[in-house]
Amino acid sequence: MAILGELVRRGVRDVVLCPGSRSQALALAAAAFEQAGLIRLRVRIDERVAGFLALGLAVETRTPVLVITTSGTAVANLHPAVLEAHHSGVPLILFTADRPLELRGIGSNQTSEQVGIFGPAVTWVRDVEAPSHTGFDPDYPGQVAHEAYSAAAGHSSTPGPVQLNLAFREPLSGPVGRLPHLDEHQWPEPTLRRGLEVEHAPNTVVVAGHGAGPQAEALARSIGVPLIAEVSSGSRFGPNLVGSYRDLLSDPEFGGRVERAIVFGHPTLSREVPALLERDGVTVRVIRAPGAEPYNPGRRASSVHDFASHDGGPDDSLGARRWLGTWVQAGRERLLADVPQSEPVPAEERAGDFAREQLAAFREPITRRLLVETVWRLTWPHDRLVLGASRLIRVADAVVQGKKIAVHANRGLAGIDGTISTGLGIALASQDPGLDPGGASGGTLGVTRVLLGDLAVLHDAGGLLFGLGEARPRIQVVVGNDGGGTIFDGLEVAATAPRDALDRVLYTPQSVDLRALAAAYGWEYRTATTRGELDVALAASDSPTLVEVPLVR
Ligand SMILES: Cc1ncc(C[n+]2csc(CCOP(=O)(O)OP(=O)(O)O)c2C)c(N)n1
Ligand SMILES: [Mg+2]
Repeated sequence: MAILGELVRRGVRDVVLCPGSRSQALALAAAAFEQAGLIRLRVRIDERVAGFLALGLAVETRTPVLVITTSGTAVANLHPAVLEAHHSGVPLILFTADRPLELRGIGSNQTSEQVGIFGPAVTWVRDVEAPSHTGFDPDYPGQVAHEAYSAAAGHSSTPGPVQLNLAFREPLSGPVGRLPHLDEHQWPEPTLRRGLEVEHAPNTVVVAGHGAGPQAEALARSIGVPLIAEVSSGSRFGPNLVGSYRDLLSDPEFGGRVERAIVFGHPTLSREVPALLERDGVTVRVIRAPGAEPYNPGRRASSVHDFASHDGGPDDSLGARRWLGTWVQAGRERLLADVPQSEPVPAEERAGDFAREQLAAFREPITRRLLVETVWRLTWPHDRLVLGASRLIRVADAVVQGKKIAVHANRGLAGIDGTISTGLGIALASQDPGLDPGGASGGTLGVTRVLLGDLAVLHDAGGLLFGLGEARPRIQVVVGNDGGGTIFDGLEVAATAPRDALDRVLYTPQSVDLRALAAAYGWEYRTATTRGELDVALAASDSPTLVEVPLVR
């Protein structure tokens, strides 16, 4: 009770819990906190799902989220989400229940080495012995919870996951005590951060990778330089944004002339960005995003900072204006030139009227490009878009225009795991009316769309399961179903390897009935094969919906 109370006092509002005997005291305490309206509790059976759900909640709320599990393999199931959180700087607090010291190392049931299990992926670990009658300091639980919170929130380094391994001795729980008194505390400010004062310099570009946030766009505009922004950077908008950036970066007239790059976040979606940053003659300044390692390809960054600022306006010399103008103009032209011409309309339809043309457009088959452009077009600032680590995020990165919307992707390690769970966490947190009386503290009216491939869906099928009686957010899981992992068709080896071997071990064909899968978990199901059907399928619904879009391999 004291440990949970301290976390709530510090600002933790979201708790994800998985059932287990060793953790029963924590679970029952969490239930009491939920009953009192102090936390939002989500209960999941699968700890891997719970970890990613917590990750999504923390991404959206930017506040540490608590995960409670029992001992043994339960703890190990948190590892994928812990790694992603570590690499993308997302604050998680893990309470892992354990046996007391005297029962460890002697083959006790469900007992393993839990301290250190996450290795360097957690920045802070404590092993808290079970309370005993002798020598128990009543202030200790609160103190250790306070430390856990500060470490997760990144008060002295970067935010990320932390682990509190809590030993419990029989009896594993008793009657739940009274809720602790939750007075307000003042906490110290985060540590000083190191900034970069940006001066004008010729042939500069700003690069925004995942997690850059809007400051990359703001800096590019304030110094007046081209902005290269990945689709989940949080900076893909504004007048300085460059379309078709991969194309331009490999063009000697554009990428070849860059002399300075100011990099925000964690670029992962192209080969051209790291190639640029590793090239001789390019000065690289890195503004680190939350996460374990600053992005530094070729270790060529001349400096690493926490933020960047610029005094004064954009460089208005003729050279600088021309530099910016040609990038933006060329990017726009190349993006439009890439738009595929629609299918030739048969002569008898061409002779027809406007209504027939409309009908032909309505019946247009769905390509990957049409799918990502449609989802992008339908997403508004009150919505959330989550992109899985499938082919579709790369298509989106290549084709969508600038728009100020909230886009998330697990790019810390770019796993295809946990995508649905992460999306559900984001949906729940973004739509939650809040714990305040009247529930007026937040909560958008929007919908969360998770756009991903079929293998990514199957990897996290268990994420479709809700705790009974829990809130179900407005969420659409939009699956581009090409029957396996077609991202691998783009590998160089695909040109030479035997097709059946490639299929067997990389493409990994599947023919799961997604309609039945949706039904099994109580999700609504829709499917779309034409442009018209897609618009209908993506219309908002109040129930969680799985939208299947068959795609040609
Ligand atoms: C946890 C995890 N395992 C394996 C991979 C390697 N991987 C990357 S993409 C991919 C296949 C994705 O298939 P799908 O989701 O259907 O998307 P598609 O490429 O077909 O669009 C795999 C297995 C990964 N990124 N993460
Ligand atoms: Mg696929």
